[in-house]
Amino acid sequence: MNSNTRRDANGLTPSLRIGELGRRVGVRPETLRAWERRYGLLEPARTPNGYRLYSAADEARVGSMVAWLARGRSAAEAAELARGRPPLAERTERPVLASAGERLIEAIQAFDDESAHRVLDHALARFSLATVLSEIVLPVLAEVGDRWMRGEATIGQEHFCTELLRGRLLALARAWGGGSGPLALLACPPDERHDLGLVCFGLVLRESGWRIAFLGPDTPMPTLDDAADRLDPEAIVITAVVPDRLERVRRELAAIAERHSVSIAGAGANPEMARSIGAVHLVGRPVEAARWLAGEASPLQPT
Ligand code: B12
Repeated sequence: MNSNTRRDANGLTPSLRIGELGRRVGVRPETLRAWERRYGLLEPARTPNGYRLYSAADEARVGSMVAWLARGRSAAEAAELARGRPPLAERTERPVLASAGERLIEAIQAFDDESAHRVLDHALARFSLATVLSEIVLPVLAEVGDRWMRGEATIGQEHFCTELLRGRLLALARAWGGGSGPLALLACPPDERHDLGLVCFGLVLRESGWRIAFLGPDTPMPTLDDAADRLDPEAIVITAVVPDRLERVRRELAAIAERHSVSIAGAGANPEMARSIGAVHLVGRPVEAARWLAGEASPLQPT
């Protein structure tokens, strides 16, 4: 990180250019600029040569703004709600969360799984699972990926981080298919191995009483089709980092969407693609999107 860039509330680095932020949240850069200017929704850091860089906190506010707009609020109201100050408990706990994230990164950089699990143990004992996911696990994943891109972390450290967190999350997911709540069928399309966002999404849905059937990364379309018909889930959620991996199965997804409620999400999904498939575009971060789906199951209409 250069000295002129400001750290976000998690102590992690703002690193997104406006185009990338727009792609992630499915909002055009011109609209994002207008929201920044009119409502102060975004709080970018500046590089020395004047480029704006956005953080995970900016992304979360935009996700929240989009969700409030979808509920019929005016833009000004939606911005106010999205910028709402967090409750007192959350404000006072924020430094604790930030330091847990930093200690987790230190442990990962040192390949020290015992310390990493200790940080997670303490965090899970003190905070809700949703808070640990959105304030520690997801920012740490993004930060370790960014460090790798900047040459500050090795591929080994990045893989160590991924495997440690994936193992821990799937342990928390044990028996998440049990119970009697609505069922979500979760999968990544062929060739897509980035499933951690989807796992976090499933964990939060599970907390709201949903049952989860998880097919995981790289799922062949006939497999998804078959599972969808056998299970008849309330929602099918497919995520990808790269649009091409969803593009290639657009037709198969559209066929499934004729019989079931399909949502697409992740950086590879966009509203146009969702429309052409007859799917919902789930915007925002996994935790907020899961809460949205759990709380608002009825407005699941194609976008
Ligand atoms: C972990 C990781 C891996 C792991 C994945 C393990 C796993 N089981 O998931 C492994 C090591 C396997 C991997 C492999 C590769 N990776 Co990788 N990986 C990452 C890393 C570090 C973190 C990704 C992650 O899980 N983030 C956590 C998620 C939740 O955050 P996110 O992806 O930013 O998603 C945001 C939104 O899209 C949304 N979201 C995401 N998922 C979901 C789900 C739902 C339901 C909802 C609503 C929202 C949502 O929420 C997030 C915001 O909070 C990123 C770096 C980074 N900075 O993101 C690279 C990254 C995603 N990988 C990348 C690449 C290039 C690869 C490889 C091609 C590398 C290689 N040469 O082998 C392979 C491709 C594998 C494949 N075929 O899919 C690129 C993708 C660039 C691109 N757009 O094409 C990235 C961005 C790194 C980079 N900067 O170059 N990777």
